[in-house]
Parts: sequence; structure tokens; C-alpha cells
Amino acid sequence: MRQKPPEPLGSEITSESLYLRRREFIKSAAFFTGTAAAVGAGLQLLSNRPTGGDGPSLLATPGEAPKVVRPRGPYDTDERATSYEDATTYNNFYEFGLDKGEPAENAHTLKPRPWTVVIDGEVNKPQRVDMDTLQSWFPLEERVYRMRCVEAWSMVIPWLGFPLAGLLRRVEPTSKAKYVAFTTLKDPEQMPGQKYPVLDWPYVEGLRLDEALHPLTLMAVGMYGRVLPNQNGAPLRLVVPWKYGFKGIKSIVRISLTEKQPPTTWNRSNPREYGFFANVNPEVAHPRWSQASERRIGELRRRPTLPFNGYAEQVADLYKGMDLRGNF
Ligand SMILES: Nc1nc2c(c(=O)[nH]1)N[C@H]1C(S)=C(S)[C@@H](COP(=O)(O)O)O[C@H]1N2
Ligand SMILES: [Mo]
Repeated sequence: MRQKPPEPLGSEITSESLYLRRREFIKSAAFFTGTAAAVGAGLQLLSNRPTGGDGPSLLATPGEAPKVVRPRGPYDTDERATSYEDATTYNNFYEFGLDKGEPAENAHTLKPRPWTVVIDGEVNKPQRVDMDTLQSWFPLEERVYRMRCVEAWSMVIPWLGFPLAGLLRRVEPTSKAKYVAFTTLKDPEQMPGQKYPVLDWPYVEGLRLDEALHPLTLMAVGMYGRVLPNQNGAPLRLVVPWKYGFKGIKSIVRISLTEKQPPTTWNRSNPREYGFFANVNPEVAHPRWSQASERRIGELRRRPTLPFNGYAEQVADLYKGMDLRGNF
């Protein structure tokens, strides 16, 4: 008998009983067989890893000048980047398990190449494109962004990617296009967590078209100068730095322009707790915890959470006249 799925997205102040029920679920459902062995092997691999990661470098292809742009201003920050180790071993990617360490242990089953991305819906030029071709259309930019999870922890991550706006302009949205819908791969063989009804699979997310066209909105293919690790959403993931981390959908296979607001996974799972907009807002508490402060991974003291995660100057205008409490 399959047990009831656990509560969605626990906070860091998840109650002990909830924590235990989650463990129980994982054990009873044999969520991942052979996990213990995999943990041992994974740790050994990690300890042999040079600092800065083990992925192929995107920055230094021999014989080729790196085509990486590093824009400044809001696309950069003086804040210290989270360590590569933390950013790649403390993850949310429920397709590979519910605990923070599980994606790093389990995501080796994901095959990020070959990979096809479909771009369709309200566009003049629908595409079905190979990932390498898609990536070749744009110069890579390095952008150092804060990332604030709805669970009240945060990181600073140097991403490599290109603005979503460039991709959207290339496919020419029609006048009917008002939203952009994103879909993660659905393949329980590659993503074993999809064998369990923890969430409605595949994971889906969405943005209003003006949010998607905002210059801060990034399609990431790498981080820390390297190819994106599987657990961070290889080969293509969304990064929207002024919104809670769950908007940053991983391992994308489809981007559809739509007339109507598309469903989003966490909103579907618990509409009282997770809205469509999910803009970082210290004044609007999650029903189970405050959003006024956060724990920066790698730091001891909590720090205050900033409106729009510190990007208010760039994005507040998108929401002029909107009630940000109702539209949380
Ligand atoms: N497909 C998919 N995308 C996802 C998630 C997920 O479970 N599945 N988790 C989200 C959440 S809650 C967060 S905080 C970020 C975490 O990204 P990171 O692991 O690279 O830090 O990914 C987001 N994207
Ligand atoms: Mo999150």
C-alpha cells in the first residue's frame, strides 16, 4: 500500500513530527532502493572533487576564446557566492527525493544530452530544437544572483545563461500571448521520484509575459563556470531572482506561450500556501512561517529578507497598482 504523500515544501522550522513522517514515507515507499550504498559512493566522489566542481568548463574551451559576457549592476552582486559544495549538495528537486541531500545522490540517472526543447503555443515560429543548437544561438552571460527559497533559506549563485527575452523574441510571440508556461521532463526512469505521487508530475511553472521578458529573467545552462549539475536542473533551468526559488523550474523540455494563466505545481498542490506570483515579500508571511528573515547558507546569523529579494528597483514597476497580499 502506498502511503499518503508528505506535506509539501517544509520550512526549515518543519515540525519534528512532520520530519519523521517524511522519513517514514521514504522508508515505507522504498523511495530509492539502494540509497545507502549510493550515499557512500557519492561521498567518496565528492571528497575527490577539486573545489569549483567536476563538470566540464563552459568558460575555457581549448582553442576558443570564451564568449562570456559579465554584465554589472543588478546582474552582479558584491555579496559572497555560496560555496559550490553547498549549492550542489543542498537542493530542492523532488523528482530525486524530498531531502536536501537526495538530488545530489540520485540525479545521476538524468541524461541531459541529447535533449530536445519544444517551444510552442502562441508564437509565429514554433520550434523543436536540440539543446546544443538552442544554446549556440546566444552568447553566455555570467550573472551572480541571490536565490531565496520560500522555505526561508538563501544562496548567492553565479549562473551562466542567456536572457529568456532573447529566446522569446526569436520565436515571435503572437498578440494573444500573455503568459509563458514551462514544463520539466516527465520520465520516471530518469527521475525516479516521479514514481510517487508527491506532486502532480511533470513539474510545471509559469510567468506573465512581461515577467518573462524582463532582462533579469535568465535561462541557465551552467553555474560556477561549469555545465549545470544534474541536481541543479541540467541542461536548462529558469532563474527569476526576485521570486521564490520554486519558480525556477529545472530540466525544462517545453516552453509554451499561452493566452491564459497556466497552472503551476506548488499552487496546484497547496493554493493557500503558494501563489502564482511568488514574489519575495518579507511582509507577507507564509501561513506556517514568517518570511521577514532568511538563513543564508554558509552564514550563522539570519539576515532580513528584502522586498523582491533586493531587486525592487528593477521589477517593482511590473506590479504597480496590484495588491501584493492577495496576489502572493
Ligand atoms: N522540476 C523541479 N524544479 C524545481 C524544484 C523541483 O522540485 N522540481 N524545486 C524548486 C525549488 S523549491 C527551489 S528552492 C529551487 C532549488 O534550486 P537549487 O537546488 O538549484 O538550489 O529549484 C526549484 N525548481
Ligand atoms: Mo524552494
